[in-house]
Amino acid sequence: MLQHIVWTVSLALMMLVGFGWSFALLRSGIREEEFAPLQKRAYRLRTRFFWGLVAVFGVPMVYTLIDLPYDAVRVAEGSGAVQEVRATGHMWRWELSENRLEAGRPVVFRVTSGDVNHGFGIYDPDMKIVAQTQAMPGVTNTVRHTFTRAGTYRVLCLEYCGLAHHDMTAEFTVGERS
Ligand SMILES: [Cu+2]
Repeated sequence: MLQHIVWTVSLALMMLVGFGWSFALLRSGIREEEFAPLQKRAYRLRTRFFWGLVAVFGVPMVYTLIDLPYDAVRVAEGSGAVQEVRATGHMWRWELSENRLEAGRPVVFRVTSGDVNHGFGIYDPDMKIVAQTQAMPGVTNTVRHTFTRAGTYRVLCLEYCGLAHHDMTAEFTVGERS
């Protein structure tokens, strides 16, 4: 809810900046006589450079953003195909409501803490991190992930939370889809 408000406000402010910017752009004609030919060439180069940057970075940016998994999982959430896990961090252990999950079905982790801030990090069987979020008291953060590989996964704490922080681990298994 809060995120929604922040997003709407940001969008409104961005539009305001955009309007101001277009207004300034429309009002500013180039006064030809003030520019020596050399300067004009420099501006032309700059314009080319700008569009070059847009092409080089803009296209890959759009391309890489297409793959964001959030929407796909959100759609699945309504269908009942989603597995939900409530995860609570404590000094110094994790409490997971499920420890058997299925590969290929979206999982929604609802993550919170019973005491101080912890970091909720999920590691695959090769100990490569696959998803993470902050575990905070009084707040429930959501992480969505669809496991593609079966195996034993581990949850490690990613935020130093006291003496036995390094022992704060949990395990769950991901089985082949039945
Ligand atoms: Cu910790």
